[in-house]
Parts: sequence; C-alpha cells; structure tokens
Amino acid sequence: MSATGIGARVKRVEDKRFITGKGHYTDDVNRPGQVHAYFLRSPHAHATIRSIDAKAALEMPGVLAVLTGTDLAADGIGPLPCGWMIHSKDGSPMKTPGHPCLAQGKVRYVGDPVAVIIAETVRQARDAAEAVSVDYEVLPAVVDLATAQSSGTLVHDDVPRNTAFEWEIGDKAATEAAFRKAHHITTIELVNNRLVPNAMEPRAAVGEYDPGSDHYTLWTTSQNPHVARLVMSAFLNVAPEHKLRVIAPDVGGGFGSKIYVYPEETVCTWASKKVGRPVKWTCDRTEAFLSDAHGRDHITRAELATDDRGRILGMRVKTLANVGGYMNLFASSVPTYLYATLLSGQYDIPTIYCEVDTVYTNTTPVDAYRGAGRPEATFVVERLMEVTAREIGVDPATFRKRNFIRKFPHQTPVIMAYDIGDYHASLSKALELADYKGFGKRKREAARRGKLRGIGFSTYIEACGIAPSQAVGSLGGGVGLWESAEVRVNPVGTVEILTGSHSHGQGHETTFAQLVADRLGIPFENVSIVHGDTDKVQFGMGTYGSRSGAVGMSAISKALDKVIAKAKKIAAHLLEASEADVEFRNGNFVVSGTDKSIDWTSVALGAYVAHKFPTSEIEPGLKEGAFYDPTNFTFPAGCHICEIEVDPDTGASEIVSWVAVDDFGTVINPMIVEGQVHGGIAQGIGQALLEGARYDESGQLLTGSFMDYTMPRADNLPSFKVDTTVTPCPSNPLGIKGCGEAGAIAAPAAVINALTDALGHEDIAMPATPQAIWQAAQKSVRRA
Ligand code: MCN
Repeated sequence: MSATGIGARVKRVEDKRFITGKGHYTDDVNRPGQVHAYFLRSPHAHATIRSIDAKAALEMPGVLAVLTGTDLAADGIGPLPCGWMIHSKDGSPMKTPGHPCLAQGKVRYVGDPVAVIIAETVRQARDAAEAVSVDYEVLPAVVDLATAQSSGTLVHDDVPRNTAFEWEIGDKAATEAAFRKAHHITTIELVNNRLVPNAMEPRAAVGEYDPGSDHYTLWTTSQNPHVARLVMSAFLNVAPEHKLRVIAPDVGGGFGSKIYVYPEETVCTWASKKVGRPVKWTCDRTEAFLSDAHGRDHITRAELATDDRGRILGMRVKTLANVGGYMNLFASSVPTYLYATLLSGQYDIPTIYCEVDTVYTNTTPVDAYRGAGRPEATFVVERLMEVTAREIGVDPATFRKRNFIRKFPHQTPVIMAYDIGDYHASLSKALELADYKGFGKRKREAARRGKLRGIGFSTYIEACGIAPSQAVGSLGGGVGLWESAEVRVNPVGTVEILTGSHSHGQGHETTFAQLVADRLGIPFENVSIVHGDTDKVQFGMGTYGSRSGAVGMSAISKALDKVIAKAKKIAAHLLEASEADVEFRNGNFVVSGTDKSIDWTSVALGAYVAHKFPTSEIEPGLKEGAFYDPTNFTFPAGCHICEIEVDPDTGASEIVSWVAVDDFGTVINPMIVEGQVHGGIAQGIGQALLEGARYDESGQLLTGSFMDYTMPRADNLPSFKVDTTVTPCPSNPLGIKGCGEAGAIAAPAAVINALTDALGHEDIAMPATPQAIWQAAQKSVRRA
C-alpha cells in the first residue's frame, strides 16, 4: 500500500482550510448590490390567515418588498414537491396537499413562513417584520402523534384522520400463522424520539438574477445541488433548467437536513428577480430549530415470535410515523422503504408483517436525518432481540448467534436481498474487545460502589449506497440514484475529478483523491476534486444514504478505466508497440517482456500532442466520463456493545465503554471511516440519552434552543474502541460499503439495551435523561 493509496490513513486535506477559518461557506458569499431577506414565521401551530397588512412595514427604512403566498401564486409558483408516491394498502395514493413556500390561507406549524421581508440590511428586514400585521384565527392544533388520527381537528381539510397513507409490507397471513405456532411472544412498545438535526452551519442562501442573460444563480447549503436545480427550476418556471445555476460551496454538515428543497432558498431565488437585487438569507439557530426538517418521531408496537429452541418464527410491527405539517421531499420513503425493508436485521426471520400509518400533525415537517428509517428499524429489531433473550432466559449474544443469517445471498421477507456479510465475525471480535466474559465481575464491583452496571448489544444492519435504479423502479416509484464522474487529465498529468457527490464533512477531497492516486500511480497532491456546482459538473445525485463511497467512487473508478484504456492506446503509439502488449503498472505504461516503458506524465502530455498518433483513430486529449448505477444496495453491518453505569441516587449515567466492530467492505481511508463512526455514535448516544424535540399541547416547540435541547458533548462520550471486519461488497467494483450512518443506526439500541440491563427492567424511553433514569431506578430499587 502506498502512503496515500487505498487503505492509507491520509490526513484530510480539506481540514487545513476548515480549522484555520479559510473555508468558503454560503454566508461568506456577498454579491454587489445584495439585499437581505427575513422570514416572518407563524407564531401559531394552526391558524387561518384572515389578512396580512404590510403597509407600515413597506414604509420603513431600507425595505424593498414584503412578499407573501399571494405573490407566489400570482407568479404561478406552485407548492414544493413531495417525493415518492406511496400507495395505501387499499390501493389509494398518498394524500399530499400542497406545501406552499409561503403560507396560503393557513399556517400548519410554528415557524411556517408567512411572508418574506426584503431590505437593505438584515436588521431593517427584521425590524420591518415586526410591523407586518397578520390577522390569525387560531385553530386547535394536532400535536400528539398517538391521538392524531382520532383528533377531531384536521391539519389539512382534505386529509381525513390526518392520515397520508396506511402502508403495509410482508406477508400478513404467514406471519399470523407463525405467531399461532409460537412458544413465546415478546411484545414491546417504543417511541423513537423526534430529533432536530443541528448541523454546525445553519442553512443559508444567496439568490441572484441576471436580467442580461436571464440566468439565476443560487449559492446554498445543499447536499445535492443538481437535484435542487432540477426541482427548483421546475416549479420556479425557469426554462431551460440550466438557466438556474446552483452552487453549494463548503457546507458545514447536513446529516440529511440539507437534501430538501426548502421554502427559504426557493424564495430567495424568486425574490432576486422581483426586487432586481441579489437576495441573501442566513438562518439563525432559533429559526433552524423551527424550520429544518426534523428526524425520527415514530411510535411502534412490535412483536417477536420464537419457538421452544429460541429460534425466531416471525415478526409483527405496527408503526405510526409523524410527517409534521406537510409532506416533505423524502418524507414518504423514510418510514416505508428505508425503514420496514430493514426489519429483518441480521437475522433469518421466516416471515415479517409491518404496517405503517403516516400522519400529519401541526409540527415542523419530519424527513430524513442521519440513517433515515434505518436507525428506527434497528431500534425495533435490536430492542426486540434483547428483550426476547431476557424473557426466554438466553444470553443475548447467544440468542443473536442462534438466529444470524449464515448463507449469502439472503432474501429477506421484506424485499432486501443481502449480498454478503459475516455477522459471527463482527460479534465475536466485539465480544473479545469488550471483555464480555469479565462483565459479571465488573457489575459486581460497580454494585459495591452503589452503581447499577449494564451491557447492551446492537448487531445492526443497514442498506446504503442509495439507490439502484432497478430496485427503485421495481418498487414502482421514485428515481434511481446513480452517480456521475468525469476525469480530466491535464497535459502535465495532473488530474481533476468532477463528481456528482457532494462533500459536507465526509472528506471526499481526500478519499476520492486517494482512489485516483492509487489507480493512476500519480502523487496524491496532483489530484483535485471538483463538486457542488451545476455549471461545472454536468449532473449528479448528491450525498446522502452513505452512497458517495459505493456509488460516487465507483463512477470515478469507471471513468478511470476509460481514461486508462485511452491512455494505453496513446502509449502504444508513443512506444511504437502493439496496444495488446502494453500494460499499465504503478503509473507506467510498459511493453510486456521488454524494458520499454513510458510514464503517466509523458502519456498525458502526448495525448495533447496530436501529431504523435493518428487522430483519425484516437481523438486528441484525455478526458472521460461515466455514470455508475449500482446493481444492489450495500449492506454494512456490525456489532456495537455499550457498557453503562447508573447512579440510582441521582439518575446520572456514564457510558464506561463502547466497542464498535463494523464491516464496511474495502476501506479507503481507515482514519476517515473511524471519524465517521465516532460522529455517528455520538449522534446515536445523543438520541438515546439527551436529545428530544418536545411540543406543548398548543404546538409550541418547548425545546427550541440549546438551553432546552441537549446536544451530546465530549464529556458525555467514552473513548470508543473501533475495529472492522471485511467482506468486500460484490455489487460495486471497489468492494466498498457505506460507513456514514452506521454509528447513528447502531447506537441508540446499544445504549437502551445497556441501560435496561443495568436497571433490571424495560421501562425507560429515549431520551433517557437523568430524571427519567432516576425515576426508572427507583422502580428497580423497589423491585429489588
Ligand atoms: N469511506 C471509506 N471507505 C469505505 C466507505 C467510505 O474510506 N468503505 C469514506 C468515503 O470515501 C467518504 C466517507 O468515508 O469520504 C463517507 O463515505 P460514505 O459512507 O459513502 O458516506 P457519504 O460520503 O455518502 O456521506 C453521507 C453520510 C450520511 S448519509 C450522513 S447523514 C452523514 C455522514 O455521511 N452526514 C455527515 N457523515 C457526515 N459527516 C459530516 N462531517 N457531516 C455530515 O453532514
């Protein structure tokens, strides 16, 4: 392995600019003549807008315009798109009333944008917003997910029972039959708590219209600028599409929350033409709490049927999923195809039946957040496994081993066909690293100190590398998510990679360059990665669903194959040899069986010196592109083990040890992968112990700042022990499986399994705050 090639722990090249304050984010973009937007948001969760009076605001200093939903409608700008059409089990299509960028007639959550004020400065726009008078008729709000379907109030008048769709997957009859044969049935009820994404950089946008060329440019915090351009141009009536250029410069984290087309970014683009000036908006943290799509928010009842030897016979799941006030772009796929198709976990489960009701409430829209459906599935499966093991009196590791899938490929009862894996290997390694055998001793020692100590497992699986076109197409909806790449070789042999992936913290500038340096045998420093600009990269699907390694890098690999093939033809001419005799090795083209060779740089230069080869056979230049569509998802899997100690007198908990053994197939950069795993675990621990968006009964977000919504901090986290096992993914040329979400998928179940082990009962929900743990610990003390 070279010092910078595949498998090397290369330090992230992008970090130099990030940690020295030299990154270039959307808020750093300032255009000549720029003005500022401020969004006036609804203070009510549910209300009819009787009137909006902007007269006084328009007379205030610096104010250029106050625009409302009526102005949008007058310009023929329709509602935001709402993703994959899911059909209910009775065949009816999901109910998706429109999501206007600025409220029209009604507001449906606290923070719903009602008007945008455009002024010379942010302060002037903010002051003027206070002078806009909105006459609301406040309506009762639907807030509680559990009772939303039976609430007399409708979030959307034309959506009965507030239910967008009632979906099912699996074989109901076979599952009922399995449960009738069961020796033991485990039943659990779970709440998967609502989370606020809280990326480090809040969303921002600068929209600019150039009347000379009739072109728009939007700088924005996007994870997928091309998709943003495609969608936004369609409903802003920008034609042809490429008259809108979307640039996503450095983006400070997204975790899924920046893959949607949001009202604010769209309005800034539209408004820039209306006011004839570039329009800038930067979200503040309070706005972000209200307006970034939230994550999770499920209520689930799940059952597992086992036989008398502790083998799983079947699983039954009923989930209520909250989508908030409107159906967001990917919201319909999260609690369905990204969730229920993973309910088989790592286990050989003969039959599964799952029902999902997706429900509107007067809360911020809910959509994909790190893991998107897969953490929710893992939480269900891994809680069921742990509770069942305890109920039937089998060691939880043994119970898992007994039910692991052993043969691959494996067709699950819920669509997914797992390609490869070795679940025993990761569990065995994790047991060693966690010193599972020594746990009893540690528990007794903790008890002597008055502490309750517990250990919990999460042997998770995920499906990423999203998403093979054939798989998506066969499910009757959505769009296949291939990726594109272009390799441009300059005459001096340096290489620019144009990729449709978008890095917003994942280190692509490093790992993608490692792949190219490795394949071409050139210095790592001679490769640069270009992404995030629709005028530079022809098209791309962006980054989410841990796809940039498996899909984005595979596209680069495919384009490199083409470049090497052409370079070989040119090399053959330069070497005066037959092409069949030329091999490409370690950056040199070698004539087999001779000492004749020519290096990469000479061939690159040769490609542009066209008299050296017949241009009737070979075009001058060296540049190739490729689109790569995966044949299957990738299925990373692993075992996380959490050990926790609880102080029953105070409810304080401390994670004392964390072991993660993951299988990400071939690893390009172990250091970056470890960083991804660390970040994911931190988010998962945050969900399990600290984070939770709470609304009061009128729909006010009670946890709307960092004073009330607790993010995990370094002192909440142990030093993680991470390791890997490797089964290379057979469905992409590099053998890569995604790693970007694994930690967040695995961690919540491991924490709660450890906590319930410590407490000696299952009665605790996420987030298990010190108060909740103290109450649960009192119950343990009473029982003891
Ligand atoms: N990688 C590798 N070897 C592998 C797999 C991946 O070296 N076997 C490298 C990749 O080359 C890439 C990184 O690890 O540099 C993550 O790759 P991948 O798992 O393909 O994930 P993506 O690049 O597609 O990133 C998306 C993923 C998701 S879905 C969320 S959510 C998330 C995450 O990445 N959001 C993040 N990690 C994040 N990290 C930061 N800092 N910020 C976010 O917003």
